[in-house]
Amino acid sequence: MMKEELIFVPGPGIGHLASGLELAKRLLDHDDRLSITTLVMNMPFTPSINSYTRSLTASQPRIKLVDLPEVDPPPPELLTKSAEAYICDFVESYIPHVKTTVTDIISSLSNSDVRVAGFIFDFFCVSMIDIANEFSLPPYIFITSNAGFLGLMLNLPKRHDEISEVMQMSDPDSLIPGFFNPVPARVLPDAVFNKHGGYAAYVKVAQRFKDGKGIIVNTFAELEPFALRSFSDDHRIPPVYPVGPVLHLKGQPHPEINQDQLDKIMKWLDEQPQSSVVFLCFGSFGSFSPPQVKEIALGIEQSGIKFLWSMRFPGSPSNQFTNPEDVLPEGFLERIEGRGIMCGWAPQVEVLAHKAIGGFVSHCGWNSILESLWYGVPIVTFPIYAEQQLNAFRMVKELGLSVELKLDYRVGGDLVTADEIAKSVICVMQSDSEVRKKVKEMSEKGRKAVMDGGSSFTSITQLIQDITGNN
Ligand code: UPG
Repeated sequence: MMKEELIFVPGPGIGHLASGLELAKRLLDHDDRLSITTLVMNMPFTPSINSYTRSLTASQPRIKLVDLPEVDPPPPELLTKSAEAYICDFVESYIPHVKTTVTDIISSLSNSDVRVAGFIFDFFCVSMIDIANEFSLPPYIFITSNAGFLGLMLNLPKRHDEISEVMQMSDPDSLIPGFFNPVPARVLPDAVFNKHGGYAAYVKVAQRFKDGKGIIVNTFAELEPFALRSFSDDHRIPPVYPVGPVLHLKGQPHPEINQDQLDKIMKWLDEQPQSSVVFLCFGSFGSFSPPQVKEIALGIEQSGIKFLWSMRFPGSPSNQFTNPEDVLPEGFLERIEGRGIMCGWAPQVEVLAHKAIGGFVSHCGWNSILESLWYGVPIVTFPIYAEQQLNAFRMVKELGLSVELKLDYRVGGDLVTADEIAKSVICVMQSDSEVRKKVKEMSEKGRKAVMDGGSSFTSITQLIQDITGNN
């Protein structure tokens, strides 16, 4: 029997890479005829990712990692203007290398019992769809975020055709397919307001979505039924495959974690009563200004709740927790002794899985949201950048699955005060709240979705059939 090879191009950054590789593993677990070649781009500011990628895939021999040759990165000034424009430029500069690599793969497989069946591109890599077309192979797009974000992107080209200008915070609420409520401009991603390449990059990416043969989304039918139904009712949208939650749950030591720190955290959690600790963690790049760090510190102190706080500083490339005393309120560390601990990079999945954790103050990165739903831990929303404000809006206003702290905080915006933080932390830790009940129910639905016969399991089966043409 013919074996099928997929070529997968994950996006840069851990939030994209880890969930992309997990998707690859999920596809392989589903069908033993499949193998996947993953083409890896190495971003200049994520040097430790490479070894992490290897550790994530070591247990799956049918995933082959191919390092693409290095390219000259875009000028660093572009990163300060727009992260999205930087990433898109960076990805585009890889196109010639991807073409050559794919030509080599295809010719090495000629006269074998393996054929390349198709491509999966992270949504930041849709500029590579033309490569798939040149080889007459179907391109699929992987959305590492949710169906709400997909709705925004599907709507963007239409809006751009009507009003070809960046959006403004003062714009009226917009009707976006896949949302029940009109969406306030203040919760839209930074990129859509960015005149320095961010808006243009998003539009360019969004314009290619219709060229995918299918769109794979890290969500599940029970979580976003309304959005998924609205897409399947629209024949202009390629088929959408909700395959999530696709999560990396088996703790793989991250290069940023020091073993002593990890042991210390887990030992401390073991000593705490059930659901008594709030966890604060803000993703791979989430950091705050010193005045905001102070407010957070005063807020958790005021709440009286035990806590584990993963904290980083702006401009600290290794994301390491370096010198807390410079920014924390005076005497804070002494006062919280026994009540709370702080760390740099946290073993987030292990922490969320721990029985001592009762709530999670999160930046609302989609992987963090799915992880907390998986373990039934309710979130307090503290979005910072990317599409996190939209995720916060979705979780609070549309799905009732999170406690609102802020929906529209962004870097450089008004400070979130200690009082507001204390209130929302106390609220999320209530043992009998409606939000906690709903989160527990959704947790069970998410776990069922990926089990044999569940909605996402069925969707993956369909996806593989569609890619390989074996209906
Ligand atoms: N993580 C840790 N320890 C930490 C911080 C993060 O283990 O101290 C893990 C976390 O468990 C998760 C991942 O890192 O698996 C972070 O992913 P996510 O929550 O999605 O945040 P980002 O890394 O910020 O993700 C980017 C975007 C986000 C988007 C996501 C998926 O910032 O807005 O939803 O990509 O597209």
